[in-house]
Amino acid sequence: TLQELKVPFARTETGTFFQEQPRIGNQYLEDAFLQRYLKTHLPSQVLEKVSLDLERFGARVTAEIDSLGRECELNPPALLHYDAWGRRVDHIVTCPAWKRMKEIAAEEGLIAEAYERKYSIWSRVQQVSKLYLYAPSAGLFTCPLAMTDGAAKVIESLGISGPLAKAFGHLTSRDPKKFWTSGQWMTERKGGSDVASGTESVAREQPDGTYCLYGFKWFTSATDSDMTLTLARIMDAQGRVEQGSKGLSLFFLEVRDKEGKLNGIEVQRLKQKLGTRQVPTAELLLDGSKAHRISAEGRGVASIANMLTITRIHNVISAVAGMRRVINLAREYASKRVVFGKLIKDHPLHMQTMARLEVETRGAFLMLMEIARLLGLEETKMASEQDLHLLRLLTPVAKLYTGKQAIAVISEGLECFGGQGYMEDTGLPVALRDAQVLTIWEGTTNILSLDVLRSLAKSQGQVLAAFCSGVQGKLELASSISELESSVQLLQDALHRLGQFTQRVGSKGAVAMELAARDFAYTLARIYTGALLLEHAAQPDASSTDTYAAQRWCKQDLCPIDSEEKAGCYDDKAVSMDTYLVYEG
Ligand code: UCC
Ligand code: FAD
Repeated sequence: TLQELKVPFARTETGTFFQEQPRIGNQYLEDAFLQRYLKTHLPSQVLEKVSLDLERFGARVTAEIDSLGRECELNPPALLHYDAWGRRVDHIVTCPAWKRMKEIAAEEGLIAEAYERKYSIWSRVQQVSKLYLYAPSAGLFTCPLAMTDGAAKVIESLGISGPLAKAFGHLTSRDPKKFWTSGQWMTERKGGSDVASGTESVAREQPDGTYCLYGFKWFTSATDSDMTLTLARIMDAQGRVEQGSKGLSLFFLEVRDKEGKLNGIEVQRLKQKLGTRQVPTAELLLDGSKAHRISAEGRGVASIANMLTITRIHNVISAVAGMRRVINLAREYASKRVVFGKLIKDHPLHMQTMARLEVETRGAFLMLMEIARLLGLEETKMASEQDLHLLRLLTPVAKLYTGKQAIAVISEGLECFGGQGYMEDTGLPVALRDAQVLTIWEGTTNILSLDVLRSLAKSQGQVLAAFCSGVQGKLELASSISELESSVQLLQDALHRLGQFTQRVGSKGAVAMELAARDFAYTLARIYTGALLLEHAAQPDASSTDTYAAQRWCKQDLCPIDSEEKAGCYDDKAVSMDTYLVYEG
């Protein structure tokens, strides 16, 4: 019979070949570039402790956190409006894995570490390294953590006192029973970018000095959080409010009261999202939510800016970590999958494809670490004026640039698995769905490009000067190394053209600069990243791959603003022609 002959395709037999799946190992031990970065920068005593912790945590990510993250993806949150007896409860039901993620975040001190400052100026680099290992396995618990970190930062900057002292204690706790997460409710139906005109929520002062908030928050992520920061306009006794940015104040509120009842909040519905499905994102009606005003009246936007900075940095962490993870999985797969008679890794064109992804990821990683380093300096009061200017400038630059890189790299990364990269049950496609949001929330690419201009406009040239001298400083070592000389030259040339552009554009007016905003931000990203790669390649411990990566980065168009200007993209007539082109017909 067929069975006796062991014919492979019979009855339930589906053949004899099954592809071995790609697996992740300890992501710290598998990341030579991260290890080299830490070795180069951290003082030896700090390095010893940090690398031991990262190795331990890397093992926990693989053994425990990764499968919890997958469970969060497979069991998305649901909204229960009514209990069995018809009472309106608006309960957001999350899965056990999501709750466990919260406990792990506290146990690991994923927020606490940044505020304990055990490693002084290096505390942020340490925290960011840990979050970088964690993010792609975290089932998007990184989202509430980002906002929690942002809220803690706002509170620290405003002063840890009054009701905020209790909140700060919870946000930075290592005790899972005490640990709180925070939301960030800024977006309303009329505007998520244009918060100044979009915010309709109002605040009525109460006799005890607290406020009751009324309004509709259109996007609120991680709505199962314990507290939030939000914006509203104070309404006077005659029912008048001040419009625009100057009318907005910042409020803190606890989401539930001591009995666990919602604080004047109705959860209208949960959003149906392309990705980030692990996280509940809700539309909320605020109907008399009891809140504390925590900024001066009318200083809402300026006071929440610290939260924006921190959450944007977390966005960069997720972008870079997502790129690293897909590459690590793809290179594992390439050493297991045989096609056309050899492993995929032995096909030069496939290696070229992956090498390009690797260069992007290394560059983005160094940008992330540079920002973490600058933030660490700022938070320990060790930052120079130049460091502070760079932190302000590079945060939106890195957020907008790495968000785009992540989508491109992860998309190409999925292709490295062929058809399997498109199959939901491999757990791979979620990376792309989740990456797509990185360029939208926390400010779209255009809004962040305009924020780059805002940071320059406020400083009378000092921010740009800090950028140029920051780049020059990083090139010093590299310029004395012959293999890096021509790359340094390319970078110097791009920096020179950027300088010429900024002089020319002054005479062209505001519209030209607005049209140039995105290319300008890209130019800053490419030049600064190039300088970081060259600085890294010039270190005594650098490997030949560091030199190669820096050389490759510098061969791309480092100054897109120059080429686009030559193409007439910022001319007056471009405004009408762009519109005509888009709307013709
Ligand atoms: O999307 C959200 C949460 C998603 C879930 C969490 C993800 C976590 C990360 C991922 C990990 C997985 S929350 C919503 C986020 N929304 C935004 O990002 C808003 C986007 N729009 C903007 O950023 C706009 O540029 C606005 C709203 C900031 C513009 O507001 P205004 O009022 O028109 O701006 P002004 O008038 O220029 O600025 C008001 C003040 C000024 O200070 P003063 O008054 O002292 O001159 C500005 O300098 O705010 C200051 N300011 C800033 N300061 C404005 N932006 C900044 C900034 N980025 N840094 C410092
Ligand atoms: P719009 O502002 O309407 O933008 C539409 C388009 O216009 C964009 O391409 C934008 O770049 C462009 N545009 C706008 N202004 C300009 C300009 N001046 N120049 C050039 N181009 C411009 N918000 C919260 O407050 N809290 C949350 O927890 C939260 N969670 C979210 C979760 C998810 C999954 C998503 C997708 C969004 C979330 N948001 C949250 C909202 C998010 O921050 C906003 O969607 C985002 O800031 C964009 O605002 P908008 O949707 O109003 O778009």
